[in-house]
Parts: sequence; C-alpha cells; structure tokens
Amino acid sequence: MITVYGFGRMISIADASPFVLKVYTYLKMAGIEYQSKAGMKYLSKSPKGKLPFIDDNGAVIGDSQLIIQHLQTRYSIELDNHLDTQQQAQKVLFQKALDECFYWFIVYGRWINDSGFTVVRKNFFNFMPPVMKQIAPLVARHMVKGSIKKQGFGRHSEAELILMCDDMLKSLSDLLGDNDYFFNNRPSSFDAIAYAHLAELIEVDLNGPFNQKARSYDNLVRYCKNIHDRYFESDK
Ligand SMILES: N[C@@H](CCC(=O)N[C@@H](CS)C(=O)NCC(=O)O)C(=O)O
Repeated sequence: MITVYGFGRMISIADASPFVLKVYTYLKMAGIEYQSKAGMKYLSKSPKGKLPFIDDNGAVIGDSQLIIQHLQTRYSIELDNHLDTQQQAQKVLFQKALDECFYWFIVYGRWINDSGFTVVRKNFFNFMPPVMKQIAPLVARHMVKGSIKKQGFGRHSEAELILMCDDMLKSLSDLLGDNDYFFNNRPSSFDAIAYAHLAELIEVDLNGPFNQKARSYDNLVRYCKNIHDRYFESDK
C-alpha cells in the first residue's frame, strides 16, 4: 500500500498544501489505493525536506512531480494517453506556471495578508502546546516573508500580486471554457495539478482578496466542485 505523507486536513480541505492535494487527486484519478499520514513531524523524514513524499512499498520519493512520474511508470497509468504531443508539451509548461508561480499567490494570501494569517495562525498550529502555539506562527510567518522576498513576489504590492493572480485565473478560465476537464474534456494529470492549486483558493475557509478573485470565475468554481464531488466526497 502506498503511503502519502502530508500536513493533513485543515481549513476545510483534504490537505492545506497544493502539492499534497495534487498527489491525492492524481492517485484518485488513477484509481490507486493509498493511505495518508499527516503531520509536520514528517518533514524531517522527507527526502527533500518538504511534503509531500510517498513510501511506495519501500521506494521513498519526494516532490509531487517526481512522485507522479514514479507512479505513472510503475503502475503504467494511462490517464495522459489521450493527450497529443502538443498537449503533452502544454501540460509540462502549464504545470510549471502553477507550481512555481501560482503557488506563491496561495502562500501570500495565507501568510502575508493579515486576514489570511489570522486564519492560518488559528488553524495550522492547534496541535502545539499553549506557549509554542503563540510563538511558532510568528516565527513561521517571518520565515515565509524571507522566502517570498527572496523568491521575488515579496517585492510586489498586494494590489500588483492580485492583478498577476487574476491574469492567471482568467487564462485558466478561458482555457477551461465550458469543459469539465482541461484537455479533451477527459481527466489528465494536469487536472490533478490545476484542481489542487485552484481548490486551495476556492474551497478553503479563507475569504481574502485572492480567494475572492478565484471565486469570481464561475467555471473555475464549478470545475473544483465537480472534481471534489467525484473524487473527494467519499472521504468525509
Ligand atoms: N516542489 C515540491 C514543493 C513542496 C513544498 O513546497 N511543500 C511545502 C508545503 S506547500 C513544504 O513542505 N513546506 C515546509 C517547509 O519548507 O519547511 C513538490 O512539488 O512537492
């Protein structure tokens, strides 16, 4: 049995990390059974020092993209077989846009935006003893501020970031149109990726400016709801 290590259910989503949610969604779309183990304590056991990682009968793999590549090869998953060469290429580049760029809007909305941080502070650190619970969120926020500044997004104003986020949301909305899935109206690994990132803005218990912007696209909201209902409803 495959074990997926993540952070766990928080703010009304199966995992607060889009990368963990991506792996769950991919496994569900591929019809592969798994169990999940949740906790920050697993960070120190991860081969990349980040979550998710999986243990597939002794093969320990970190990084959501490498995990998907491993699963696809090991289990001969046919989810992407309906993509033609151009779509395969688009999938690779779109994935990078979401993982390396869109992700930071999610981070900013939770850790830098004050209303987001109020929710994160209350929900992400509940498992800690009282004093730690006060200090750890502030330390974590300080570290995230440092990373986001180094990454580059931390140098933009929130208004500029919302405009950039909206550009990506509009592009996703235009690409999806009236379809249920991004390519050929059939699930592909890109839907695991797109759903994971969009759901972290749309389906969570947060109502900051990035969440509101994402929820203003009816077809993206419908897209998340369909995937949630099809693959995650039975988890509750
Ligand atoms: N490229 C990695 C990114 C994973 C990642 O950034 N995970 C974050 C949570 S969203 C993490 O583990 N952060 C904890 C830390 O850096 O200490 C993937 O695709 O899995």
